[in-house]
Amino acid sequence: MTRPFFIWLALAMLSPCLLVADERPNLLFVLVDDQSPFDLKVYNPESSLNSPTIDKLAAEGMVFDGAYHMGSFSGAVCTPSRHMIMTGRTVWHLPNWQNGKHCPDDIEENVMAEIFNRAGYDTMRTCKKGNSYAAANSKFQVVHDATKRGGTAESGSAWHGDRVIEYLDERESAKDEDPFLIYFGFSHPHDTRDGTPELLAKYGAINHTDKAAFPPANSKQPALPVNYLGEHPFHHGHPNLRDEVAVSGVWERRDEQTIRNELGREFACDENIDQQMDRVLKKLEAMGELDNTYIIYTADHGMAIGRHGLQGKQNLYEHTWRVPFIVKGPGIKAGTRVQANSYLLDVLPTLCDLAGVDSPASVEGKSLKPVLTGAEETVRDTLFGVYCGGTKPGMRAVKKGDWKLIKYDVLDGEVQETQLFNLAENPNEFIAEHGQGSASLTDLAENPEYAEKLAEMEALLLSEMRRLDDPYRLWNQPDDGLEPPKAQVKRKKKPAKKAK
Ligand SMILES: [Ca+2]
Ligand SMILES: [Ca+2]
Repeated sequence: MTRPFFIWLALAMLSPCLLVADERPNLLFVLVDDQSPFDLKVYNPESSLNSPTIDKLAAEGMVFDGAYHMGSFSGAVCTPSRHMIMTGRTVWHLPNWQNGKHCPDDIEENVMAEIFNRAGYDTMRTCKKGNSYAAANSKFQVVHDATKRGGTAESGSAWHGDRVIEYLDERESAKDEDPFLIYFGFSHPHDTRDGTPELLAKYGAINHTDKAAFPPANSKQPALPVNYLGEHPFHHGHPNLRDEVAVSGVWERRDEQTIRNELGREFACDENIDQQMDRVLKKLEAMGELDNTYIIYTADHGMAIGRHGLQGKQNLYEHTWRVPFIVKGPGIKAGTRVQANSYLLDVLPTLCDLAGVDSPASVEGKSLKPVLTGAEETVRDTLFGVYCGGTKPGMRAVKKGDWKLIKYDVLDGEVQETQLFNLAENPNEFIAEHGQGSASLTDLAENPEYAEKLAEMEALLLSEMRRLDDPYRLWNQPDDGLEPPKAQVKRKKKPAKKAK
């Protein structure tokens, strides 16, 4: 028992019976690396991905249709995303933006694991290493971090599954009844997407490594995404971006064979993750813990893989700005869907609220509990997104109701583009190059009929940029007297003194 005696005493005094077990819920937070919601049948009924565990989780829980990550000031979108998850803070208020210019100095005392350690939870984590928030990750009481992107049990997703099963086995043997927070992270489906031989065969894919050849076509491969393009109509603004030019098996190619093979690899990795979740949920059921456990399934951000002619995570189309988000647990009505308008930075205050733990003042996200209990449909009206990892100021997006604006101001003014979508009519964000031949199934920014809506969305974007301390302004915005931020410099560790 690690719980201090006085907490037991307080609980006992508050309880009608003198002996009281800790009935607070367990928390299982599942975070996959780089997954578009549209991989999953839950979000895309046309998908050929077999994911029975996620389907069942959705059928027994609540699916979020409007879950987003707020974006990134780095090509490694994972990194700000994971800082937002751990701190509940908005993108420009993170500890890793400009050395924490807008972040409390003691933030490491108020990161996810630290909060739950203080509250008497047992905390455990397994996940990938790198492009993350090491100081927050290390606060879990048990940490098994390793990057596992191989095609075997030892080198792939099963390794993360094994660590959780092992942890639960130990709890069972020790008869440990403290509530737990398990951060069940994966290293996949992030590239390199080396699937297991069985799952690759199922999706007709190979772990393609020969740049001199194309992967073979195979009818078992997933179909091209509905909004696939052979190329994006203008430059995304981040020259030599690894994800767009150097991912093994894809490189700069966007041809059908390459993209379908890569989607096959992605699905092989997705299904493996589904299998690992199944093992863990079955174990919780066998332990009698499942009914008192909240499960959140999500990804650190979405992913393009051929959609709009893009390959990576550095854009603000829905396939990449949105994340899958499914929650199951006590009091959540089975088989429900909700818009929510949530961010990943809402995860921390939500976990706190579900566990009855106070959120620290540093948290800027909102608890999703009102949505999960069915009391509310959304937690906010407006959503803001940024990609600022390449040339500045980069991309910005804002969404309200059915309407979404994306702006691109990159390559020293060479690209200044605006897109306006009505997502109710055009959920796939078709643009002219998709040739849908319909007035509504395209980008509406140039259509004079929507000039008023465009102006309204432009004003909304500016107000969000001001509200959230965005340090940049776009070509058609007032400069607000801002000085362009200096390049991000990592604080260097002092070199170790040489031994004499
Ligand atoms: Ca990622
Ligand atoms: Ca314990």
